[in-house]
Amino acid sequence: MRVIDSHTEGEPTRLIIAGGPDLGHGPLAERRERFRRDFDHLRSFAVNEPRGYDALVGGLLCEPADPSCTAGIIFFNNVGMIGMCGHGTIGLAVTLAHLGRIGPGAHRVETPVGLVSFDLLSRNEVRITNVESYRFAKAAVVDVPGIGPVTGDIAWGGNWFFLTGNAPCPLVSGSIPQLTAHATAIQTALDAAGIRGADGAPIDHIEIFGKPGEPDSDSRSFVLCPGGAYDRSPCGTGTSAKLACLAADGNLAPGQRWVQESIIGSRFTGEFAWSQGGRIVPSITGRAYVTGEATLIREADDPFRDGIRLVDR
Ligand code: PYC
Repeated sequence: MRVIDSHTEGEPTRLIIAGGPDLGHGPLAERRERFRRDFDHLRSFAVNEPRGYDALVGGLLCEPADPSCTAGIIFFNNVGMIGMCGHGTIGLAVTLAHLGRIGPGAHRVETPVGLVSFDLLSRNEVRITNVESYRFAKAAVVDVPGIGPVTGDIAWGGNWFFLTGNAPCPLVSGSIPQLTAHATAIQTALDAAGIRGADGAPIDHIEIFGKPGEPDSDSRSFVLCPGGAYDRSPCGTGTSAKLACLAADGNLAPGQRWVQESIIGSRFTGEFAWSQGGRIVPSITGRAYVTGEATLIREADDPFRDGIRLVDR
């Protein structure tokens, strides 16, 4: 399997450019289902130890069904498939440019949750336009064992998010273990209480907001991803969900910039436009850098040929 690794504002992406599963043709959502059902061992092979690590997000480069698109992509992580991935799309853009497959300008991309686009602004800087995003519930309260009631909004930004300002500690890198435990407890409590997104979708990303570290940023966040890793970037889909909540509250105007810091201090700049249906169309700008090119090897008698799968995690 040929892969190209990159990081977007610190968050890693591994793009499979050859040797991935053959998922056939048709809508990306159906191909993702096939990937999940028949080839989960290759997901685990590509991103889990000993070839990867928990924070690594994978992307399977696919032929788009829509010929106006530059690419199709299915994102996944250490435990399964994810919907859209903002940092991953920025990584995809920079990787395709690194391969000489695209030049500067606008490009459309198919994902299982809809069409997105990106503008390659320079070798490393990319602006993505994400799927329509919206707030699903305002001020939902979940009773978290050992913590008490936690209030937050539920929003869609290409994945489902619970967004809360109730931080248990300052949002600094030294607090990552505490923030991880706190966010995991919220996620478990949401699940146990049956608090979900639209159509009963599990809320599998938790965002905790606090004060920014830099005077020219608007906010800092800690984002817990499904599988227990935290996002080193400010999370593109998470920032989209945040923009949807700010827009719904009238706290950000269309075209107004919002600078979101991650827990490691890296930044995305976001803005939005209203869609015709009253949702938002978010744009997120960030930087990605290629970090490696590799061939991953799967030997038949390797006991960990499919990665280390912690099924009881
Ligand atoms: O940037 O959207 C994102 C993302 C999702 C999971 C990790 N990063």
